Amino acid sequence: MSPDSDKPWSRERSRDIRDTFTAIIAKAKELRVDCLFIAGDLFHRQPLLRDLKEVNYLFSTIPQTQVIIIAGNHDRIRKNSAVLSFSWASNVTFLESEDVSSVYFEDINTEVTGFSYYTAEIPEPRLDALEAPEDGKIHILLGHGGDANHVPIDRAALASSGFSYIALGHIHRPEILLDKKMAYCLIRPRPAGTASFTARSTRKSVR
Ligand SMILES: [Mn+2]
Repeated sequence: MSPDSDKPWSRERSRDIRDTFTAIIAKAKELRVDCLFIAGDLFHRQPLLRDLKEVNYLFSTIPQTQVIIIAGNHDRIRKNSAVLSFSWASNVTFLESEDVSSVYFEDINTEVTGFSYYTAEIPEPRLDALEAPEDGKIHILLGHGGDANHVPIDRAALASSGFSYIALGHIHRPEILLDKKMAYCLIRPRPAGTASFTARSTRKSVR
């Protein structure tokens, strides 16, 4: 992780982000949250094996929390990406398909849906058309984008898509788009401290 790598504060900022991420993991543990959603661009460039090992170690310290990850435009998946052959901790699911895929957790009756980036840009509004079936499960959508070149979104379409919660990444400004339903979140050093994660219900809501 080397944010603002051409700037004199890069090292300090890198440490701050790492510390904030570690604090988020600690908070997830303290609150025993069911899920930690990472809505793309956890890394701002192609993660190396050691980057994956570092975050995977942190995830392994919260085994009671399901961690679900998608790749964004910055950490998009390439043919030689280390992530394609990486063995994650048992509580981590990387939705690494370019197509929409889902993972279901029976114990919390929750299905999480999303897709990963393989290209720098995706101009198609791929999230708008998704709908959660009415099958008694809690459906959560993980999405990355929201500008013209990165999966533009129609808030109204998403709001009526039937998902219990939509966790969005990419726009670097935390925003609740729909109360307890749809949000852009962002990991950044305190005091902003809002992160790409939330619990599945208001009962254990963290952001
Ligand atoms: Mn992005």
